[in-house]
Amino acid sequence: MSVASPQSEIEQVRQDALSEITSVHDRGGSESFRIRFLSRKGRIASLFDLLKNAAPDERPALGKQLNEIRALVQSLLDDKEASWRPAAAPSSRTDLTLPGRSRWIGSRHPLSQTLLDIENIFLGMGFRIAVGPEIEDDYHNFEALNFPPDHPARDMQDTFFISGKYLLRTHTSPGQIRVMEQQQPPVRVIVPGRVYRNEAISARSYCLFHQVEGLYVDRGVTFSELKGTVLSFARQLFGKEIKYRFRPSYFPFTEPSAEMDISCIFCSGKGCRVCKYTGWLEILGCGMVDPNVYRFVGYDSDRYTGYAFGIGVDRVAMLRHGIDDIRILFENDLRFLKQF
Ligand code: 2NL
Repeated sequence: MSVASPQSEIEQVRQDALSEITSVHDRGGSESFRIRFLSRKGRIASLFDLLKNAAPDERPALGKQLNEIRALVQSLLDDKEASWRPAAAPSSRTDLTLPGRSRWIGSRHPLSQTLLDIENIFLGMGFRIAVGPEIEDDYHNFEALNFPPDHPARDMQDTFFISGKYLLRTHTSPGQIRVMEQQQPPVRVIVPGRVYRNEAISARSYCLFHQVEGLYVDRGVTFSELKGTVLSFARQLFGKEIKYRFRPSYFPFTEPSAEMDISCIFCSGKGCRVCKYTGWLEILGCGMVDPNVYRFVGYDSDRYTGYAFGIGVDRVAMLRHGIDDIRILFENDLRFLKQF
């Protein structure tokens, strides 16, 4: 047991702590400093033994000094450890050092782009846009379009029946029937939209696709006007340099009927995989509206004539973008959609 005075013992511990803390440089050093000075058997604890031998009237002052030296040594250690910690995180949760993230700019689906382009071409030629319901009745989808019940022409368009007379429309023509029910000629409309068919699904056909159908009925409308209009459309969409041809065809609702081909936009008509080595691409069906259709909508077929056409939007979009499987248009795969 030391014989020195309590004051000098406290002073000695103070000096030693101040000097030894300067050689603490890591966790190990700070731990051994803590054990030497602040543990239960450390030098501060030994100093507290002085209280037992102190005269009762000296104890309060001595106790105060001991508490001070203990607080001092503890703060030396705390300050040393704090100096190793990284600077406190900023109070905001935003890390301003992260690289910027640019806004994700979306784009139109290739079908929507093509649909808008087709619509704008016909708007420019004086057509207006009408829409009809996707759930139709048998009358508007078939009967008024000159498909009699049980007529074999119905086999061309197998559909999804909902219940009784309701079904998913197989073309947008019923939308045009509804326009004609509402107004007398002249009518000049296109009806864009989604249509459905019960087909075996493959790269070439899917259970849903898109159409733009057009209709023009007035006094004295001729087949040559039909040809001029769809040719102007094809040139605006595919380029002035295309060649074209009309082939006779059959639809229940037009007579005569035709299909329009353009020279292949990939090989200029020389023959390639896309045009199946024919040099031609079929782009629409058309014809003069069958007078039977006018009977259903209450038009006078002696007074009026008209033409109609139907364009497959999906097929046009696939041609424009070189897409060889229609199903990819409906899968919403971002790896595909991000290319547009
Ligand atoms: C095709 C063929 C066509 C029509 C649609 C039509 C509508 C009425 C009256 C007469 Cl209300 N015709 N539409 C006419 C000919 C062809 O579509 O291949 N579409 C993809």
